[in-house]
Amino acid sequence: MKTQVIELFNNIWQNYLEVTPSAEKIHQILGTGSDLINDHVAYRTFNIEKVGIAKLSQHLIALGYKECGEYHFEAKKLYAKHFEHSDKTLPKVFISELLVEEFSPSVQKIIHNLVDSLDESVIADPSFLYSGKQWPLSFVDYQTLLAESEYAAWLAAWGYRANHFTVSINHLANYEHLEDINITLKAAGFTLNSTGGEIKGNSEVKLEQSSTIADKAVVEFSDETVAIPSCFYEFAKRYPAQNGELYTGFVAASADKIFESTNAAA
Ligand code: OOG
Ligand code: NI
Repeated sequence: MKTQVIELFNNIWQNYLEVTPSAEKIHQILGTGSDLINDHVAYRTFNIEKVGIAKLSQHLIALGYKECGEYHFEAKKLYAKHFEHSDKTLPKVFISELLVEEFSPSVQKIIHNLVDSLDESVIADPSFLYSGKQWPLSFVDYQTLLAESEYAAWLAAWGYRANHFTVSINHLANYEHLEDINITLKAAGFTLNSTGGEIKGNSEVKLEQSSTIADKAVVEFSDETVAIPSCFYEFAKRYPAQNGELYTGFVAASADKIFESTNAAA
């Protein structure tokens, strides 16, 4: 089972690198080889049954993952769950879904058309988690979504792929503090998400995070070909929880700001 999980994440990583060239460069800057451990990946979806959190997580559950926590993001109209494997060396997975019914009729219609066009057999295969955009989308519709939800627009344009991977700072040989990572990355020319400050969270909430601003990559829309924000890279440092083990959950107030790493002008 572990080999299967590793294989799945290798495929997810390759698919993510296709649109996130920064990740490969950062990998080389921070790691010394075997010390680069992935804390978690994140997925985005719609709360429509055909593609809801349960449809994505079924592929993880089949490999031994368990549902562990849930999170609400009222302003962004999102709901999320996170999943963990009993083998703590395997990455956690954070999956959020957009509360579609809370948007305007025109946005709802665009989203339902996308989801309706998906083939059930595509969703039912584990490769769904690294399949990318499998529906036709015009740049005009992308912009209609963008006007109400950056999240909806991102998901429509990029489909099912890891939105980010996350370097576990606890496992790095050359770094201990998030601040030092941020300094190194900025000196190397990367832009960090500064919403609410570059570092989100602290030792009290047991999790400190920072992230790059998403790379830009070209999307072939049905009417135009345009470079838009793709995926980003996150850095996380975890602190021991009451039981003495490193905290394994997420922090909604921090996640709320990490979502903005795919904003065009962030
Ligand atoms: C997920 C944002 C939340 C975290 O680590 O708090 C997150 C997203 O941008 O889709 O990954
Ligand atoms: Ni994250």
